[in-house]
Amino acid sequence: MRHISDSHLAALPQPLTGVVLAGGRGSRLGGRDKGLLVKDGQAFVAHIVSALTPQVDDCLINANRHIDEYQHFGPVISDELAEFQGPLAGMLAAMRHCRAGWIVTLPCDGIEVADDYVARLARALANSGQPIAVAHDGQRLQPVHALIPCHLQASLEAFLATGDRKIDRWYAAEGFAQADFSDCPEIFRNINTPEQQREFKAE
Ligand SMILES: Nc1nc2c(ncn2[C@@H]2O[C@H](COP(=O)(O)OP(=O)(O)OP(=O)(O)O)[C@@H](O)[C@H]2O)c(=O)[nH]1
Ligand SMILES: [Mg+2]
Repeated sequence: MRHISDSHLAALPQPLTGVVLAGGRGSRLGGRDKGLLVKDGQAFVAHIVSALTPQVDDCLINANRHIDEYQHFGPVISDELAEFQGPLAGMLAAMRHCRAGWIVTLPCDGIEVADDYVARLARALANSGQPIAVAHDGQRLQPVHALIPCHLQASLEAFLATGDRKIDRWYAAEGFAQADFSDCPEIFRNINTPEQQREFKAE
């Protein structure tokens, strides 16, 4: 349950489900299930769920492997599209699960979550006239960090039915607001390669 003052709450999309996208192949990391990497004695997914929980109404984990392990950290949903078709497949599974309201997404391969992660995305969305908000680190868009209304489920299904899997193209087709995180680009640090895993001292 989120612990944000009532005045703040009014501006936030409701109901809001946090979604940890942990459905990837981890192919650059030898197939490791990256949400289960460990830092400071805790799985990445545990770090993320604890930081996200105060900012949302509930939290889901989107995973395609090691479901039993992920279930220790919260309810798990899997992609309905087979064979790791990318993060949009996870977003669609979450939108279908929630049906109404909003989802806010995070990847599973970093552990930093800004305290005002959701608030910033919501602020960017407010009065933008756009349906989606996506984080921007000052240099580039961070497309797996997004706030998305579930009523776009049909649009996403239609997009995926064309065979396209490119997340930026779906956002561009719908229109999106950029949320500015240029003062804290380090929160987007994520582990993709063995070298990054060593630098990050993750097991
Ligand atoms: N649900 C779901 N999430 C995915 C899928 N592919 C990637 N993701 C997630 O999207 C985020 C960014 O993906 P990457 O950093 O490229 O992770 P990855 O695809 O597991 O890694 P590589 O195979 O090395 O590219 C991570 O949180 C992944 O878990 C997928 O097919 N389904
Ligand atoms: Mg990554």
